Amino acid sequence: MAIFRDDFLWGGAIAANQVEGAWNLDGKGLFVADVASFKPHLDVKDYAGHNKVTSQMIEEAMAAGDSKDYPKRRGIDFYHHYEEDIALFAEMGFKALRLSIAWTRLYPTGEESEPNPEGIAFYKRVFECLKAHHIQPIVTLSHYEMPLHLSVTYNGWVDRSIIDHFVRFAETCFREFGDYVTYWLTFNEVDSVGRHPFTTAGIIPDRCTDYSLEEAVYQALHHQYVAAALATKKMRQLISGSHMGCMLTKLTTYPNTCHPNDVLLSLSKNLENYAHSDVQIFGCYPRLYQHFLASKGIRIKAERGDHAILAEGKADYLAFSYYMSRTESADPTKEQVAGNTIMSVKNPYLASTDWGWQIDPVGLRISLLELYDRYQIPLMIVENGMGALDHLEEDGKIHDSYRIDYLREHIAEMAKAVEMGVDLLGYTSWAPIDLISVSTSQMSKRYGYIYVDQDDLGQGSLERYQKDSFYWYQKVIQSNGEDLE
Ligand code: BGP
Repeated sequence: MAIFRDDFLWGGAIAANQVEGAWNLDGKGLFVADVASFKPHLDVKDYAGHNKVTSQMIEEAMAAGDSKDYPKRRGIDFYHHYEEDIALFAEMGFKALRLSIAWTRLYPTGEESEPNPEGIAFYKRVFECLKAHHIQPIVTLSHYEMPLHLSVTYNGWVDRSIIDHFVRFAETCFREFGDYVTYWLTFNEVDSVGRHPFTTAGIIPDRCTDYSLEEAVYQALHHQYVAAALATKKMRQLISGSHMGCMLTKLTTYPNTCHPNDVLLSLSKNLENYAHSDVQIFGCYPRLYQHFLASKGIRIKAERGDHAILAEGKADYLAFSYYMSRTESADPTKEQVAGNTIMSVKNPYLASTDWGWQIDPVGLRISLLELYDRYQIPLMIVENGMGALDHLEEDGKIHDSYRIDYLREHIAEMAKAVEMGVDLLGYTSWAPIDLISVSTSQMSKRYGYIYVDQDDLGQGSLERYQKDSFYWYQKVIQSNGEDLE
């Protein structure tokens, strides 16, 4: 019997800010990712360093124009290459492409009352192209792309007025693109507001003067939960048969030993991670989360109707990214290693990627089982993959057996979870084509089945090449996940 459902959504995931480029074309306004600069000699463990944003850095970025120092402004020029790229995804047999809509292509500052027609026209061209190739779009409404104007004017999602601006943007997407899209997602990795407040929520730390940065983070999160619920309600009114998902970075955390203090610490980290999907799936703040906030002295400013909004706008499915597991120890002297914008104690049983992220396929099965048991709604894996240094051979080939191994082992564990009863809608790996890294703004951290000829400094022909993994994934999809060799 087949392991995966017949309509399983095999594909890949990208984000507007990491691929599109065309940062100032056809009316697009600046978004927060346009501030992310390239840092040579980067220490991958120094998240505080490379996530640091100040008002001065923003001013410099706003004045920088086409400077090569801001790689997300050029992306991989998907804006002009989307037909070629989508044709390559189709050649692999993609059933789905997860992509995001840049808020500032539609609303350049976020405050306009009418959308920019050129922005709408661009996404319609992309959706038409996907349709012609029988690829279904899965759309993330917010993937680190809030208008920079809303960040500098209101300190981002800390301000309640952003909810209305976001819902107006979401409604435009539903009205304009509802014929093309069945699966929607609200906020990419909503939990990441705490790890990179500017990237996810437009919060500028030096503007947090009347409140602490921590208060700002939880206030912004509250506004995002409410906005997500309102957008969900709106989607249901406007597009029948559509589904709204919430999205979590699944940071599965193990205790370093069976010492109860290690177990307790890992439990509290896991609960912290779940809190965000709990709110969006259960439609209310879990009691332990309320207690946790109170114990930190954080008082969320909520409006009277917020509880009802959360209860009425629950997510239909849970999407998550999974790259690695983490380990926690109560012993602060344990060796720490890098991870997805978060550090971890070194797990001696796991190998690591070139960027130090620990590789744990079994952790994906554990994650699927935990999530399905907790929420009992369909799941979707919307990011999973390996950032690595690839080498383009003289004959135009890229032999990325390490990537095939990583993906094969993760897909095999995913299959076991499905065999154990998990309801899984699809798998979109990150990323089907090389793009700009969100955390480091490097091009050399490559995830794709398709190689893009461009270096960290933006030099290269932008030509696309199929890697060995391209042909491997093609077979995986053709066999609906049966043939992983
Ligand atoms: C996720 C983000 C993606 C993506 C990925 C890999 O957290 O949702 O946008 O980029 O991580 O991270 P990086 O690009 O830093 O390697």
